[in-house]
Amino acid sequence: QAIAVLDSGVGGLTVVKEVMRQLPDERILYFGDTARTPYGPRAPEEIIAFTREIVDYLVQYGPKAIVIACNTATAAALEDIRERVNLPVIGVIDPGARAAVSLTRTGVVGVIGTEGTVKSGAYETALKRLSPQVKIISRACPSFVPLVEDGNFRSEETFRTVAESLNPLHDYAMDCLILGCTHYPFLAHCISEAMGPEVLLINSAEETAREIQAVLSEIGNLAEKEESPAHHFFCSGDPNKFKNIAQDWLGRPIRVSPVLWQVP
Ligand code: DGN
Repeated sequence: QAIAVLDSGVGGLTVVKEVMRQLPDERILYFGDTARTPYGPRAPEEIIAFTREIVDYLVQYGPKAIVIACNTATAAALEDIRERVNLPVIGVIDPGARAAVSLTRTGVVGVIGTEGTVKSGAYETALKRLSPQVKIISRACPSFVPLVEDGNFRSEETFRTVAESLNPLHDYAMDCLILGCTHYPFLAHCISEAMGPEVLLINSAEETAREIQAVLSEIGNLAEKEESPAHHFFCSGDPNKFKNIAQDWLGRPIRVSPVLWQVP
């Protein structure tokens, strides 16, 4: 049985990489909805519909858990999917919030994410639940996801776009910045350069992988020792473009199958 991981595109691979590191015996089934990315500007109802469609697709393969490795989809659809399937469903927002609360010293935490995530207020809710006195500064960065989906990580334009988008955050004395979109760790080098060394970047992947471990161990369903688990990747857009980015990020060859999807 595999762990099913989904995202609007390549962003969830940041979670996959961490799951491969922490839980190397687990088999992963991944779906990147690259034909319909970005989800950030879409209405919550549409994101729920897309997430349901992907989950229904992955459930055919009999996974043991679903990981919504997309903040935008977690914010809009986590509860809906939990009611819909009879499997553990893990999102990425609570793990990121937990990491931030445990690491901040100043109590001022920044959150960057898509418009959908920022508008939903999901991080504010999660952070305040853990620590009511924490001060939160949120900012949507809609230009980041298209840069990542295009594999454009290192150009001068990318460094400039990232620096300009993050400039308003310098007005606040934050010591932690949550990368509240799973695509953003691909741009961590630019974000870190723009924010400076005193701001710690929080990538929810590490904490999410720990949560997956805890959930599977609680239900007694952690994988047995396996030499090389047969991971499989699906994407709804160009499989070669996806494969190039994924293999580069994960540092290993992968199998990718295209899924023909209706694109509205
Ligand atoms: N990777 C997704 C997230 O974490 O919010 C969203 C990307 C998108 O589709 N805009």
